[in-house]
Amino acid sequence: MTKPRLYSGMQPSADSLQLGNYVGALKPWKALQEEHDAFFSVVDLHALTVPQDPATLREKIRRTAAQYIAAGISPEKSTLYVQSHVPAHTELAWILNTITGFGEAGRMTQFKDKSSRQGADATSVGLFAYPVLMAADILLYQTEVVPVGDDQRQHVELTRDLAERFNSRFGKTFTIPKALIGGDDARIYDLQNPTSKMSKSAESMAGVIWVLDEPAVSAKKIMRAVTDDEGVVAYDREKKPGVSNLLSIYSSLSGRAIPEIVAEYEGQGYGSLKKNLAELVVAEFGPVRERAHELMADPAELDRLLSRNADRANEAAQTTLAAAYDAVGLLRRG
Ligand code: ATP
Ligand code: LTN
Repeated sequence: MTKPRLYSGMQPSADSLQLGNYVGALKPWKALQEEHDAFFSVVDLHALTVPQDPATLREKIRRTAAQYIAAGISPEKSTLYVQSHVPAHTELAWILNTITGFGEAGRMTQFKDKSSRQGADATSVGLFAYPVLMAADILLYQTEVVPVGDDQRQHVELTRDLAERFNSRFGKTFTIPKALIGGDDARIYDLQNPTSKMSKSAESMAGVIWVLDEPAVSAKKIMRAVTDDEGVVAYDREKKPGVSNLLSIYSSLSGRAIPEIVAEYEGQGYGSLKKNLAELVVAEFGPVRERAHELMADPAELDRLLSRNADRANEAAQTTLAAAYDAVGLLRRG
């Protein structure tokens, strides 16, 4: 029996991935790759929609790929590649741009947020078209399942709308994908600002745990995490965002349920919860960090591996791109 096709990706927008990427994406991807025919990309073209430093971008792309592998994404079981290595992404994105409404793209909340923060002049057409490129990523592989965080739900909805519109105008070409959204418990918040999500591009790094940080640095950040002065370990997102966040991280790394953890720390202050959580993080990221550094120490081998995977992706993508070109009436090259 063939396994259902799965697609997801992450932007190479920092030197290291952060704890939220690990818990909300890499960990679930690792499990999902067993039962799916999975494609995971480093979406470098998406990263270009906000200014990137050319001198460091290349390295970030490699580092992101290395962290995928180090966290357990298998480049044999799954197809792990760099988006810009498969030209069909931008080619299909163009076709999809022609069937996307201007108003429809303008309603994407991520675009509205980012563009209002940057101002109209600093906002590129690329940022506006970001979700259309994402739709191309997904549709090129006849994807059935798209595991993403809640913030990407609207983009997957747009992808479904575009696929249905294309199929009804030009004949059945694309599989209609479904989002697989990580629950609220998979969302990790900034340790210093526990009502905003932990993010690679946070303004301050004090509340972000990096996968590649030195263990002592991660431990210190956890010990300094913002809590409250109640001194009672309990889960309440509204009233105790800091402690609740620590409990969710604890739960997702240990695989234990939150009430069980709360019961264990009953009557103790926050100190021992933090200390044990720091140990959990260090134990989880230690081997990932080590493996990522080994992979990054041999960039030529990493590049070869990515190139082999890009060949696989290219083959699958070409079939769909050719069908889409045919469907809209382009002339095949003789
Ligand atoms: P950026 O700050 O560059 O936008 P990011 O760290 O917010 O980056 P993305 O690259 O946009 O992360 O997201 C990659 C994946 O990681 C997505 O599936 C997203 O849902 C997940 N993710 C990101 N941050 C968190 C978080 N704090 N908690 C849970 N999942 C997260
Ligand atoms: N926008 C996504 C990254 C992304 C993606 C995709 C996710 C680009 N293309 C295709 C799933 C499928 C994000 O998480 N920031």
